[in-house]
Amino acid sequence: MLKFYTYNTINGQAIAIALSEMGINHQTIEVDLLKGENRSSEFLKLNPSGRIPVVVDEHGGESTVVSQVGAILIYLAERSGQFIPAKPKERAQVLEWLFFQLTDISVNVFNNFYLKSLVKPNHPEAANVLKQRAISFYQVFDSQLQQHEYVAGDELSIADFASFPVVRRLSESADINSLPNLLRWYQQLTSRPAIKSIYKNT
Ligand SMILES: N[C@@H](CCC(=O)N[C@@H](CS)C(=O)NCC(=O)O)C(=O)O
Repeated sequence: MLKFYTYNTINGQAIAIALSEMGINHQTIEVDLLKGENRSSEFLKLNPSGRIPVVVDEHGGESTVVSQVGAILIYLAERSGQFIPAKPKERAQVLEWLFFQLTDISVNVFNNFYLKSLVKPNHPEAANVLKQRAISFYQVFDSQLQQHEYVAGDELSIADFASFPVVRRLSESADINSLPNLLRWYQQLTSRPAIKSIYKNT
């Protein structure tokens, strides 16, 4: 059984979507970040940086512990043989879009939240610069999605799973209304049963 340590954040949601889409049987263990459960000695043994998400996969007599959204998504895709192509060229495309999302966009969206809400005093102007940078990268996604059904091409992939929770967050404040192809993709994914099941209580 795979154990999924998470909290309801965009990084946690990306893995929840992947597990749901891949149909991987798992146990979800909430790590309450507000109560500091991610700083317990037990959790720090799994991820010394004290952050969710983490998966612990027990099979074949050994434990595989993985943190970092990108690493977990690749691990799960390889484990299930889904949502990552086998051919090097198509695979490289998926990894390119996956890391574009994670390193250029997710980081800016998180740092926007950090500067706007978590640090005292807040830095709203700097926060906004980072958000605008993330949105400007989504213009590149928008052009890609004008030509392709999904983020990395014509097949649904782990790049879509990493992107969906971030676009969902930005869509709440009308920040992506000028990106029609990204909106089309977002609405299309929203109607998928596996994704609906992740957000059913929100
Ligand atoms: N680069 C990391 C980011 C993980 C991350 O920022 N996790 C946040 C929640 S979304 C967290 O656990 N924060 C708690 C903390 O930093 O104390 C990844 O890809 O997993």
